[in-house]
Amino acid sequence: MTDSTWQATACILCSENCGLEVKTSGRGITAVRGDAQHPHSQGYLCQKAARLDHYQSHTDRLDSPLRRRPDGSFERISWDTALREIAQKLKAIRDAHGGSAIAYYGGGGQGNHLGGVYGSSLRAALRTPYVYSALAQEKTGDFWVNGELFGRQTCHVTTGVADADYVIFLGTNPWQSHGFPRARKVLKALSSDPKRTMVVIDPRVTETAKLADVHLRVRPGTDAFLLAALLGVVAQEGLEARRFLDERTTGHDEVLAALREVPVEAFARRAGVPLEDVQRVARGLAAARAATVRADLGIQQSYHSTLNSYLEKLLFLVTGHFGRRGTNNLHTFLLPLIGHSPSPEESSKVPLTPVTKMRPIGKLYPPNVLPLEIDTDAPERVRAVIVDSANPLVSAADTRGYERAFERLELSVTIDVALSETAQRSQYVLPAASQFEKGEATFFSLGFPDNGFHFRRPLFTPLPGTLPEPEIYRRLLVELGALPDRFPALEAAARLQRRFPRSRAFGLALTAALKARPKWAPMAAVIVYATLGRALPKGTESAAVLWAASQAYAKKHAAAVRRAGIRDAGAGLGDALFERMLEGEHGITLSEHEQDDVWSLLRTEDHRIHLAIPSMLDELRALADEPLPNDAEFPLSLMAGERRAYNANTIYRDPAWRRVDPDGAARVHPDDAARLGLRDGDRVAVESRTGAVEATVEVNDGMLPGVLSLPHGYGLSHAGADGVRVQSGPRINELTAADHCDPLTKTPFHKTVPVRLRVI
Ligand SMILES: Nc1nc2c(c(=O)[nH]1)N[C@H]1C(S)=C(S)[C@@H](COP(=O)(O)OP(=O)(O)OC[C@H]3O[C@@H](n4cnc5c(=O)[nH]c(N)nc54)[C@H](O)[C@@H]3O)O[C@H]1N2
Ligand SMILES: Nc1nc2c(c(=O)[nH]1)N[C@H]1C(S)=C(S)[C@@H](COP(=O)(O)OP(=O)(O)OC[C@H]3O[C@@H](n4cnc5c(=O)[nH]c(N)nc54)[C@H](O)[C@@H]3O)O[C@H]1N2
Ligand code: SF4
Ligand SMILES: [Mo]
Repeated sequence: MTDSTWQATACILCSENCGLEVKTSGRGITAVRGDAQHPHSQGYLCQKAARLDHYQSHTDRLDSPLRRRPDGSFERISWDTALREIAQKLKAIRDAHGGSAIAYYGGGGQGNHLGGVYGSSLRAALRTPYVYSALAQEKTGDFWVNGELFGRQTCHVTTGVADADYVIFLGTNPWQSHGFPRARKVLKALSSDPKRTMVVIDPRVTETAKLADVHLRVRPGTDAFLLAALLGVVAQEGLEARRFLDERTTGHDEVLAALREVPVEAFARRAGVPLEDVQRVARGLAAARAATVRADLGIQQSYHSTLNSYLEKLLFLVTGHFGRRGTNNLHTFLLPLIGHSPSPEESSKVPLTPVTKMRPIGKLYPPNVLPLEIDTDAPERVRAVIVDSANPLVSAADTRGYERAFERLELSVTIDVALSETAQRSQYVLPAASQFEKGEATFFSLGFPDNGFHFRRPLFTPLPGTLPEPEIYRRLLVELGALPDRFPALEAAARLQRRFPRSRAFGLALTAALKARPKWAPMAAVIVYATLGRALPKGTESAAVLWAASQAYAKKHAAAVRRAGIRDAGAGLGDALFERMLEGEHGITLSEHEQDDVWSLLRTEDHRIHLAIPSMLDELRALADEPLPNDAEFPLSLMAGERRAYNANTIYRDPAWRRVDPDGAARVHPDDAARLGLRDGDRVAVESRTGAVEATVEVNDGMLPGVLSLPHGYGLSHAGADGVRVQSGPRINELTAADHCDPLTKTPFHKTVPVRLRVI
């Protein structure tokens, strides 16, 4: 059945979630274009979105719950059997060993965060706080620094790329990875404007670097030295923003004193960047009208990860580029992706992981420690793992370690749309409806002063045999005996409220129900889904939790919500916001803040930014004595996980989606290639201390000598029409080690993996 009308949805491949319009035929997506009515992407899209049918329709789509047999093969079982058996096993493990024996991994990828909210109800019933997430192998250093500077780890920083006159891209290649709205258009405008300056700090000559006014080709893993040198020039030449520092910060004297001690010349040399370039950027940044720094994995997944995040923030704070248009800012969250985990001084009640005693950051636990929590004889070990919307057996460090750990689990359950590598090694696989077969949204609504949100209506009914995650979690809670199947009084109140919004019947009934049964409160998300959800238009049931989020957001940011044109029609501003979300098929502007609101988002008690972080200043001072890395056995440095034109995490499984780079080539500098006698297309083994992968060589003069790059998101095995599984490209986490990581956050140093090449 072909539908020739354009329907609104969004792209699910990166955190930009560009608004799209698509045409469908049967269960497939046949045409894709950018949605000009989308308030933030405004018609923009990149080449990856055109291929979305490779996500929606492929041979690895699941359409039945699966149970693994002892020989590793799967049998199809009914939903009732699957959920009953899983609930029985979870209950037995929880009752015998406590909730700490159960871990949850994921809860949402690049396009789907609604399911994860309902997952929190299941975790409450299982009494486990242990959420492992991809974010805790990239951004927890950033979150931790935010907590120290701004008072809470939820104080997340935005960038002002589109409005800045001086932009520093630090360890990021937005031409490929995006990371802000309409990235390529904004980059081109920035690059072609002689009055604006674009600086790229990246060892490679990336597509973004080619557009830059200044490219600092930092040696991999030495950003801490380079950033310290930049800040050293600012402090030593007296270029700091005195007034801003006096008015808005504490601890600046201590920070400036430490920066005055930085041996700028030696650090610039260590980073491989000419001193004049360091001085030029430091002076340009300080003199700019409005500057912004946008950083990503290049500094977060390499040496001194947490210190890098601190120095990155000092760069814009010491120069006063914060809290104005075109600079870095804080923003509001409709629903925060993360929480705040207090420090040991603030609270002794934070749950550490049972075996390695890892502290959460942002309420998240790092994937790097999970195998150690499982693969041990310690009685307190993790015995059950539930994975939702993640593929850690490909994406987490140390693939083999994960595989071994999964074999030891008493229970492993993966909820996915596809038979992912993680699903292939799980005891139970639960098939989810795809992101175009259910109401979905992400909480990547991170804008300031304007913030957007997009609830996407389904394009299709769920593929037969699949269920949306909220329904999976609800049924599991019923099987666990934690919640009843039906809530007659609340369901009636929800229907009443939908007919008579001003009655506020649902809110009142819910408050009364939770008061009568306080045990239900932590499972409120699923209760709202099971009651209000049933009263919502078909296909939008999963939006139920947005009703609660809207109430809280509208209460907290009433003026900003009203400024976005949302009017209280008598039912309350929160209800009006919720209705706008349900109706706003092209996405909505949720709030419009005034610039000065940023100061009220600071969460320190004195409403100042606390610039001095003692442990970070110690690490900064210790840099001068750090020995040079020297690994004779593995002399090359591998960037394990570059974003390219044709990778999109592990969301597309069928390699046929790629137009170029089918093998995910190993990029090698011409000198290294010449030394080893390598040419384009030759096959090599890339070997690390942990493992080896094979790859096809691409001689690339954008690399630095001694540095290699392999792409992220390759190495998936996909069954062709004949059912035979073929792996395409290197599975790079076979090379990475769990202990090659930041000591505080356990963020892996994926961008600096010591390797060697062997010709095969
Ligand atoms: N096409 C595509 N886009 C994506 C994704 C995808 O899979 N494909 N994934 C999305 C996700 S989940 C994320 S987190 C983002 C990540 O987005 P980015 O962080 O921008 O992507 P990467 O290519 O991993 O790394 C960025 C740059 O860091 C550089 N780099 C490597 N080592 C160092 C170093 O030591 N110092 C510095 N300064 N730079 C270094 C690399 O050369 C690379 O150009 O991308 C998102 N967008
Ligand atoms: N070496 C190295 N490793 C890396 C990186 C790197 O640069 N280098 N990058 C890291 C980064 S930044 C990230 S973010 C991670 C990403 O890695 P993961 O967090 O594992 O996420 P994805 O690869 O996006 O996997 C998403 C899974 O969700 C499934 N899925 C899609 N839609 C749905 C749905 O609606 N419901 C459910 N239940 N499942 C769905 C997909 O089929 C897929 O199996 O990888 C990390 N791993
Ligand atoms: S920028 Fe990201 S969200 Fe937008 S079309 Fe490309 S992959 Fe999709
Ligand atoms: Mo990521």
